Amino acid sequence: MRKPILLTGASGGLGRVLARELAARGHALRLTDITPFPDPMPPGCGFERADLEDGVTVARLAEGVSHILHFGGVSTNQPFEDILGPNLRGLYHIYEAARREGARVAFASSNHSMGFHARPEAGGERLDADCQFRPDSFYGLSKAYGELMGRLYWDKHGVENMNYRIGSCFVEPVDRRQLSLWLSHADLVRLVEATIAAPRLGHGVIWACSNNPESYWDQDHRERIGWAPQDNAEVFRAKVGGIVTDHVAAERHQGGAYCQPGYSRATPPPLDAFDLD
Ligand code: 15L
Repeated sequence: MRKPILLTGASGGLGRVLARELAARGHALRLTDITPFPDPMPPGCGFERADLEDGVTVARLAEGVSHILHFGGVSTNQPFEDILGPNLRGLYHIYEAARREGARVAFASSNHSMGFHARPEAGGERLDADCQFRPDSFYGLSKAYGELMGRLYWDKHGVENMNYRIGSCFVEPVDRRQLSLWLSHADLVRLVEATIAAPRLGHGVIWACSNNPESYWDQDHRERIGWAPQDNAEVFRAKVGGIVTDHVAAERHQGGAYCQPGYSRATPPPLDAFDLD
């Protein structure tokens, strides 16, 4: 029998998609988040509300799991003190739990761990997996820390982990920047499935965007897990038109400019907003 999988951040935008889609593919999920799960409970799933800062609870939730899909924590830029607990201390609790259980970790890192590299259209190179971190915010810095935590736990304890540098994972790209960074929900689900099924992860990094011709990114470890994104932001080019969201202003407006209009964490969109087809 397959072991259960722990999904943190289950009540967030990506967590909700993963809960529904992985459950539909027969995975038994333990869902957790600091906010209540807003959807009907998918089959084979259970939800427990928990704070990532509570290491004892995180350890208990991870008992007997094969994987921890770590999508929890603060997901937009915030003051340092607000990021510290969930994203730094919480990440430590996730890795300690994985070490104790011999579980793998899939970590939702972010393009913001690299946000101050120049884009190709501004004279920058396309980035490969080993490029230097250049976080654009305390949030991005916490994602760099998360990836390095994975490096440490693989080198020191043999905890396998895959780090997804997620671009903009929404229903559709909404501006020119997202024509480069967009990751479709379907490609995200395929990515997580490939991670779960892969015979070996080691410590790896994936540039998590769809098959976008204007991607900023190049080499990574996708071949190790056999992931090939199938969607392409180009089909939205006409719809996006000339909408440009300024890089620095956008970073300042994390959780605003890139969110679906009219929605926030306090009023999550209905689940059918995330339909895959
Ligand atoms: C992220 O890391 C955020 O979690 C998400 O809200 C978006 O802002 C995304 O990056 C992005 O850069 O579009």
